[in-house]
Amino acid sequence: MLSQLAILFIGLASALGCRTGTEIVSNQDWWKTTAFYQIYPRSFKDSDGDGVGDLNGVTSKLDHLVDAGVGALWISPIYPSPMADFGYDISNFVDIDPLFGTLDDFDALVARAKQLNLKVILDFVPNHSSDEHEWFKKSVRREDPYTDYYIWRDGKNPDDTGKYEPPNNWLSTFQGSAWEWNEERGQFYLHQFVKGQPDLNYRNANLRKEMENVLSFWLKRGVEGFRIDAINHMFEDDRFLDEPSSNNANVSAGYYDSLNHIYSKDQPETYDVLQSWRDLLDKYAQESNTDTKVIMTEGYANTDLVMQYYTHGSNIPFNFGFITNTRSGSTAAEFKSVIDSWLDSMPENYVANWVTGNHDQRRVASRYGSNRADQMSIVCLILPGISVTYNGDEIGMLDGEISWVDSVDPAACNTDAEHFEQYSRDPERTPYQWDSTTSAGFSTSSTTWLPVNRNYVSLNLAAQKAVSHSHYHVYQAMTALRKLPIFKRGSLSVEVLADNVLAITRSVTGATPIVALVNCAESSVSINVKNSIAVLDQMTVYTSSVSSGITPGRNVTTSSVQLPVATTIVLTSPRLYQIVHGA
Ligand SMILES: *[C@@H]1O[C@H](CO)[C@@H](O)[C@H](O)[C@H]1NC(C)=O
Ligand SMILES: *[C@@H]1O[C@H](CO)[C@@H](O)[C@H](O)[C@H]1NC(C)=O
Ligand SMILES: CC(=O)N[C@H]1CO[C@H](CO)[C@@H](O)[C@@H]1O
Ligand SMILES: [Ca+2]
Ligand SMILES: [Ca+2]
Repeated sequence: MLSQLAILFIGLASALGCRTGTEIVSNQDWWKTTAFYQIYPRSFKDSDGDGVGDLNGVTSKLDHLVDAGVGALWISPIYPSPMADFGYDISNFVDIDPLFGTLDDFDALVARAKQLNLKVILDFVPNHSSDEHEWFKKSVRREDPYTDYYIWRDGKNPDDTGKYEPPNNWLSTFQGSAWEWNEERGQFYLHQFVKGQPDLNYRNANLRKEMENVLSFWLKRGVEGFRIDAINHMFEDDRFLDEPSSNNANVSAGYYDSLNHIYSKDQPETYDVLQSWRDLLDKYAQESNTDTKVIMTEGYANTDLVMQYYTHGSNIPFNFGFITNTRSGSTAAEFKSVIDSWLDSMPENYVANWVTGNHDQRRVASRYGSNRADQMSIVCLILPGISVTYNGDEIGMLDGEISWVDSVDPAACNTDAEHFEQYSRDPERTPYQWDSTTSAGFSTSSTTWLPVNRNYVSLNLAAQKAVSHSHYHVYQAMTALRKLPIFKRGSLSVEVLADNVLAITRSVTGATPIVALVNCAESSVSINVKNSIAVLDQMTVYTSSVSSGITPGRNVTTSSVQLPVATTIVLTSPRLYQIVHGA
């Protein structure tokens, strides 16, 4: 049905003599309009009943991604790891942790994904390895070529017992000194994350070559690209000077935010290494005649620095605007400013991306409120470019309540019973809620690595499929829209209408636009859309936020659209609605 529609639109465009009619066929590299989906493998699906998710679990659920209308998945680390940071501490970059399965299981996952036309992206964690990696053990013993694979420095000011102070005041993102003394080598090593994650030394040419080999290893196993973790932590200023105070009275000494990280983050050398990885991926794609391999980069930094990732080889430098700059209560003007700021800063001919969540951030429905969960799905999926959804957000999962004693995240456990909630990432990592059976259908075991959210009995995928209007249906409706030409090449307009309503319009010449209306106010409003947007007198509600009480398929009079509190609706022409729904 959708492909029929695509043909109809292409036909329409060429009949009208639009140049864009041909661009859509020639210039749509696969990733440019794809809905990406992040799988946190520990929590997605457990295939063997040990209470922890695994690769066979993911493979068994790939159909869900297709059903949801997702085109690519990136999987958080699955490599051998002592799990000090749940897989982000890697002891072998080119194997699979037995907890998750085997390389054969991985190959099976990739093969199944290919059958389903899903692209598999792996998480690449370049900043550090585990302290149990062979390289680190050899580096401790000063065995070449590993001696300088890590950031080793002498201590300062030995006391009477011969105990040294760390080389400088740098802090770990998980609080406390970023330096750990190693008795055997007689030096400190740097760890920007937990002490089991020693930072790798990118000023060492051999190390850089090793990491290139890691990328090649997974490319040969059929992955379509990499999501690069914590990229802005890769380099440190080589003078190793103390960092200045952030002068934030709210943050205690020893906490990461108490310093201004001018020497341990966002160093210019990062961009050269990124460019070298881009070249490696392009060369591979060319030589093996495969589709474009994508690079997604994670770096919480200012817009200028993030934009430079685009020009040095990242297709998708994560845009965290909807995580860091908007929240429940944000006005239409604030949403518009986050959207405009990305689009205005982005260098020409690059592709925008919109991230709503990940395993480090509270869930969308918890941050914005359940009644605004659909609002964020709709906004991210109607905007041009790429959307990135964290698993579970498509059904509006909420943060779990994890007590201090149940906490397992080092970011929480490195603090104390009083402060942990502010730092813990456990709440957003609770198991995926598939259905209302044992452990929400995540595992046959009644105990799981993090407790299942008690709300699973009513909040789960199966229940949302069974009713006529659910978060999941909204998500599906929006991903379906993205397959239409009007999404793929339609122009964008973002406006603030009266009474705190955000209007996002996508249009192509000769067709009725598609309009998302977001009521950002805490009250119901009635607006005249006809004044400002070229819509028909009557438009059809294509999809709507669940709590709005507005049933999709209903027609509305555009001179007076009623939007109950926290309502988001998407309007299309009645004709487009009928075509999509096969009427
Ligand atoms: C410190 O906390 C107070 C109260 O929560 C807040 O108003 C202020 O902006 C904070 N200061 C900084 C520098 O974050
Ligand atoms: C909406 O309007 C279209 C076109 O006028 C019409 O065909 C359709 O039946 C209407 N839908 C409803 C639910 O009234
Ligand atoms: C979102 C994300 O992937 N965050 C990770 C960033 O890197 C650190 C260290 O590898 C992890 O702890 C985070 O989970
Ligand atoms: Ca398992
Ligand atoms: Ca580093």
